Amino acid sequence: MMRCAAAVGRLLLRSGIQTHKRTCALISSFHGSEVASALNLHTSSILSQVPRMNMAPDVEPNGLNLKTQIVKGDLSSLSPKVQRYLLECVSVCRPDKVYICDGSEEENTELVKQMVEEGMMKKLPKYDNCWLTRTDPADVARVERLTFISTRNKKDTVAQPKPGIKGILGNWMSPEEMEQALSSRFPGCMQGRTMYVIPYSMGPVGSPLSKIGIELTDSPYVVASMRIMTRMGTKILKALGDGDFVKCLHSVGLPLPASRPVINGWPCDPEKVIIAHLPEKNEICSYGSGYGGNSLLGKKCLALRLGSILAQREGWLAEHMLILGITNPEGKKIYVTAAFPSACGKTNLAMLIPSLPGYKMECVGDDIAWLKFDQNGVLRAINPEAGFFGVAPGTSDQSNPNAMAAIQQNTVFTNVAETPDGGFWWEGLEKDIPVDGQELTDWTGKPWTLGCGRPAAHPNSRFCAPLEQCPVVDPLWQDPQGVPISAIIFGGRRPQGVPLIYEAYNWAHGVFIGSGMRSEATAAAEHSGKVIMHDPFAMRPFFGYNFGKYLEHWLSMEQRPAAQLPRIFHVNWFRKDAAGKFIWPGFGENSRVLDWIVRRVNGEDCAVESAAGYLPRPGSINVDGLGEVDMEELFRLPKDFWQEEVEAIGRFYDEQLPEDCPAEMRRQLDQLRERVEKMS
Ligand code: OXD
Ligand code: MN
Repeated sequence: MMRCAAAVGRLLLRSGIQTHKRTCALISSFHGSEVASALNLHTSSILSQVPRMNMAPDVEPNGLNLKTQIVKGDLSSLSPKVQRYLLECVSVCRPDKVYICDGSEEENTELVKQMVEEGMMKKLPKYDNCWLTRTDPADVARVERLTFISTRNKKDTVAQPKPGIKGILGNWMSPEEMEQALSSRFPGCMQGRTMYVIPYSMGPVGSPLSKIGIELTDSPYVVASMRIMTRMGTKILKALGDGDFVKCLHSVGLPLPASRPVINGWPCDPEKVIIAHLPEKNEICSYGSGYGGNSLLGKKCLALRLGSILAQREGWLAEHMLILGITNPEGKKIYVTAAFPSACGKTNLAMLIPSLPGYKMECVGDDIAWLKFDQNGVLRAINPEAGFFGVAPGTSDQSNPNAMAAIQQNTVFTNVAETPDGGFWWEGLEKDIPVDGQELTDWTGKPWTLGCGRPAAHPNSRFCAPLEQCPVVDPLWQDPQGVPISAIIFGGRRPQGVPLIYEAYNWAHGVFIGSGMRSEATAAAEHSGKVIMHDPFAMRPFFGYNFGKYLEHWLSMEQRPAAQLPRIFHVNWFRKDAAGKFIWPGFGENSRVLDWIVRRVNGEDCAVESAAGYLPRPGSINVDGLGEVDMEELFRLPKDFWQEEVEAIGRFYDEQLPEDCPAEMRRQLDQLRERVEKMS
């Protein structure tokens, strides 16, 4: 009955009988016979394989662990399933202490105080309850090359690329290799540290669309960040009851005494980073990095990678999309989602202040959307997150005044610079917070002055702020039913050839446009340079399963009875002129493009056909008061560029999906090729 499925359970084999036995005793001493006997069943299957001589001297004859203490919370507040998972992880990781988080303000204050004392965090006295963390400079971004999904069948996870070509749509690892990789990292990894137990919900507590995770971590920074980014604490345990949850184990990978120097009070083990997803066990194990998506396991790991697998299984969509409410001057409101690759302005668009009079925009989310058709065929979306983990550089009163307002209190900043008066600073704030002639402290802790030739903030530095602090938070952002979606927008950084906006001819064409998305690389992950990378659906680093199957899943939405399919659009704010300058001013002016989308959703006949898709009929984008913008150039479709685009998408399918590309995608590509060939 109770055979524990956790991957860490198997690690017990390698960590030895003693740790497991001692934790059994620890837990059973707190709980009655039911848990103990369940554990015994589990233990015996392991006992039979572990040599007896592994007994350790620090275990008393009755099996009681002399070290692990529960310093906060009560084990009996955890369901038997959660206790069992905790037991397995304590057995393997061997923390000195266990701390069960309740999510309260007092708890946060206590943890922040502790981090300040330990040199991991410092107060930014210019604001209320704002904190600065500097990481080890070797731990600053998501590490895509060390992010793996492990399934028995490789093709479930990744499409087989063409021989000689490296797959770019996810990394697979066999269960055997994964067990080896985890076994060489997790045993004993929390020695001398505290293991925090974080119960959290992705999505409003109790929503039929939400999912619950339990993250066990040895990083108090992760606890403070998860408290902002998710709903977390005791209320989640109540909502969970004895239900199933996603198991999430995270360690910075530096047991004490530390075997390597700790830089900036930020423990990590960059050489041994692994971000492991085990969909068959509903489990995530992350080791070696404390940063962002590597360690806040509800975000990319649960809400996108495992989320997309659950979505395929259960008939919904887990996407890398913002959710925005738009009310037009007539007072009619619609909601749209938009998928842009990391660091391409999703946060800015999600809380945009429209330059067009009479419009109102409200924010439901800036990074992730879970979408599901309801019984009436309406596509509904929730934001599984409760905070913003936004890229700081470039955020300013010009680009995003609402984000600036949202981060004035209760915010954790990571790898930004500090002004002499205890405020934050980063590239892009030159006008709002002038710092000429002042000496700042840069993201590495060194003195910094404007013009010194180094960036003050790391390009992937972040603010982590509660969503409800956004001045334009949508009134329905916590609605358990989600908000109805009328349009889906794809986009990327395309300096050449791609128009400001075009609309798909139909759903399948929209899926094709998503599949062919490309964008310039950004600092959100380890890639460098301005190469144009394929980033289909802005999901390249986040697919949980075979991209060919993902495309089939998207295409299948059309077959859903009574589905009211949203219109699909593609936008590009980043087209440059011959001198390398952006043609479109962007930011608040993007409301002009959203206005066109709203009018299309409302059935207005303001489009003309083109090779790419429907383009705005000349003059149909409202440019009143816009000033000089070369609209003709913004919408020009150079034939040679589009011929190359067709070739690039075709090559991408041939190389990455030689066996798994749905026939419909190839049909769409042929149709695009034909349309392009007819261009003059
Ligand atoms: C993010 C990302 O942090 O996409 O949202 O990298
Ligand atoms: Mn993102």
